[in-house]
Amino acid sequence: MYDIQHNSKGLVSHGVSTCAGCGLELIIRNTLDVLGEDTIIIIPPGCAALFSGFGKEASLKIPGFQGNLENTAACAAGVRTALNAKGNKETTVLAFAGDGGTVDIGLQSLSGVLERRDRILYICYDNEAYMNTGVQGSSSTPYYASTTTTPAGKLTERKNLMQIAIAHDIPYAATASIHNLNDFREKVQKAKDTDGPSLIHIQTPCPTGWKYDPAKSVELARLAVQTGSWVLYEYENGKVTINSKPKELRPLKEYIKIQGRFKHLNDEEVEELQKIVTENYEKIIKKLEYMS
Ligand SMILES: Cc1ncc(C[n+]2csc(CCOP(=O)(O)OP(=O)(O)O)c2C)c(N)n1
Ligand code: SF4
Ligand SMILES: [Mg+2]
Repeated sequence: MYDIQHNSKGLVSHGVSTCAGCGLELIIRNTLDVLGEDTIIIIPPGCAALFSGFGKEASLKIPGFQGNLENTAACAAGVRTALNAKGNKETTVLAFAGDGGTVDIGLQSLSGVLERRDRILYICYDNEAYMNTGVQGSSSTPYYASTTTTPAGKLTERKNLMQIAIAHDIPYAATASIHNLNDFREKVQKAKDTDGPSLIHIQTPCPTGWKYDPAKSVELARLAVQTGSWVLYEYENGKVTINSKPKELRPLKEYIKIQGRFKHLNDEEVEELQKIVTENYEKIIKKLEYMS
């Protein structure tokens, strides 16, 4: 078992300004611990920009810059190309973007990288809305979740980023969760070692946007997997491995009742949502089993 307190490389300074209990902070600390200091990071606007810093101060001890919301992958590809021209194949180029900057605004730029086979590692930390600008709904916001742009609950289903990446047939893509950081770290290592583009899509509990007790981030991430709301799997050179398949799904209620973003739902709507989540889960598992 990895002990971050005693083994951390310390590439993220203390005292960063994320909210208490922020899942994103755990993710960036663990990511850089695996990748090490020979990494260049590209961060778009969003909560991750809290790490690229204010003015002359940054909280990461690696080089990097903040691009635009729409071009993280293209910026990373540019850095990779420059490194390649200098004969540097070793440095990891990390694109680290939120869901809005990935599945909405930056999708064309990401698709270009996946098509060209640029060797970058792309991590989408998915807190399921545009959090940094006040919790607007993104195309990764789950069905019925309340955001400031969908106050009565979102009425469309989320885009499936993994399946979009897989459609480009890249060498490595994986989903991950903060409730299993060892699994996440192994995936980051595999992605780093991949000769070509790699993508990790990690669900990122956000106490501010999801409206829950900040002590419950890891518990919520676990419940997301146990209720079938988030599926852990990898796509490696054309083959799928399902990393966690609960024998029996826990009732969705256990996951949504501790989040304020679902508290507007009446019993009938909770039942409807349960049906949607179960159907989606069964559909994706069937598809993944076919691909494994
Ligand atoms: C083209 C463009 N549109 C809008 C914005 C304003 N903006 C800055 S950060 C942000 C939220 C990004 O959301 P996401 O990528 O999900 O990251 P999060 O804030 O949730 O971490 C927005 C909309 C921008 N910077 N650029
Ligand atoms: S709004 Fe959410 S993702 Fe952003 S810093 Fe706060 S807890 Fe983290
Ligand atoms: Mg977001």
